[in-house]
Parts: sequence; C-alpha cells; structure tokens
Amino acid sequence: MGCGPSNSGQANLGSKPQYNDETYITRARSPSFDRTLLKVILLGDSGVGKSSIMNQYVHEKFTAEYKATIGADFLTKHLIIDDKPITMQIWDTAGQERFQSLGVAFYRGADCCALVFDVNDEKTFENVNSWKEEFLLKAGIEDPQNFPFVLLGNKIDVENGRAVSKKRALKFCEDNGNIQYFETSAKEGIGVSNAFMHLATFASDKRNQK
Ligand SMILES: Nc1nc2c(ncn2[C@@H]2O[C@H](COP(=O)(O)OP(=O)(O)OP(=O)(O)O)[C@@H](O)[C@H]2O)c(=O)[nH]1
Ligand SMILES: [Mg+2]
Repeated sequence: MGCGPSNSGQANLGSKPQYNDETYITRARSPSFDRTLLKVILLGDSGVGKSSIMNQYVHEKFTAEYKATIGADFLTKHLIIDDKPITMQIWDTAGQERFQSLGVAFYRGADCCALVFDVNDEKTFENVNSWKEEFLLKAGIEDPQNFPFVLLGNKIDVENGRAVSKKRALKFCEDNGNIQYFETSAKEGIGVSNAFMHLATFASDKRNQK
C-alpha cells in the first residue's frame, strides 16, 4: 500500500522513500495544504497497546483481539490548536523485535515521540529508555535534550494488575528532561484524546520555537 491521498498507509520499509513526487503534488493542490503537519511516532514494546491507542483516538474503536503491527502504519487526525488547523500524522510502529530489522525510515522528520508502556507489565517500562535512545539515534535528532517526548502508561483499566506506580513513571519523566506523563486506557477511552491534545500542542510549540 502506498502513502497516497488516503488517510492511512503502510510504510514501505524496504529501500524506497515514503513519499514520491506525486504525493507532494497531490498535497500542494489539496485544500488542506495550509494545515501544519505534525508527525508523531508511537514507540514501545509489543502488546503495550500502541495500535489500540491510535485506533481509539482516530476511530474511537477498541478491539480485544491482538494483531501485531508489521513495520509501521499511519493514520491522520485533523484538529485545531490555538485557532490553527493541524493535521496530525500518527505513526504506529511494530514493537516486535522481528520487525525492527525492516528499518526506521519513518522516524525521520518526527515532531514528537510518544513512548508507550503497559502499567501492568514492568518489563515494558524498563524498556522505555532503550526505545527512547534508539529513536534519538536513528531519527538523527540534532538536539536530543529538547526533543518533545511524552510517556504514556496504558491499560490502567486492568484491575489489580498495576506493576508500575504513577510515582515511578513520574520519576523517569523528571530524570529525562521533565517529559510529560499521561495514563491511558485504550479500552475505555480514558486519557487518550487528552494525551494527544497535549502532545500536539507541545510539538507545535516546540516547532514554532525553531
Ligand atoms: N485491558 C486493556 N487491553 C488493552 C488496552 N490497550 C490494548 N489492549 C490489548 O492489548 C493487546 C495488544 O494491543 P496492541 O494495540 O495490538 O499492542 P501494540 O503495542 O500495537 O503491539 P505491536 O503491534 O506488536 O507492537 C490487544 O489484545 C489489545 O486489545 C487497554 O487500554 N486495556
Ligand atoms: Mg501494533
């Protein structure tokens, strides 16, 4: 699947670039050309709920069935921030190790990165730092200290499963340049739109500072 005028696409993770000239021409002629495009990347271990968070936010849907993401996929969402139209392009990536080798071309040009873990699974929290470091390296971020990350602790609806306290997550945020922390449930739709709204505001502010 290509990244044409549709609002979703599968990244071509082989050798080709994500966009061809034709796509740019289509965009230039589109009435939405004046919109600011914000590229957001969701990263984290397999099964933490990255795809579910994206689907809840964009389609307001949740499925209990697990279908691993292969490579990466994106969906777009239009929103207004401070009276300005924004198109958020949300890239949902594969957490599974075996798909990592497919490449990370889509990391390039990211405006914000949401690091996702499952509050009921400590290992996924411990791996957040590796995701962050790998992203900074592979995306070629020039100013890592000031790159807008947010941390999402997902699956807060699971009863009696909590393995990572809010306090511990906040400590990580504090130690990593005061990044923002949001707790979410893609299943119940809790905290998801709030997290994306903050993330978009934050990313567009950072971009305006450039
Ligand atoms: N209870 C609960 N289950 C969730 C929540 N979010 C996701 N799940 C479930 O967790 C499983 C994994 O969710 P996915 O969204 O596919 O996880 P992922 O991070 O995209 O996984 P990869 O694509 O392999 O990287 C699925 O069975 C989801 O239904 C949540 O907030 N609460
Ligand atoms: Mg997925």
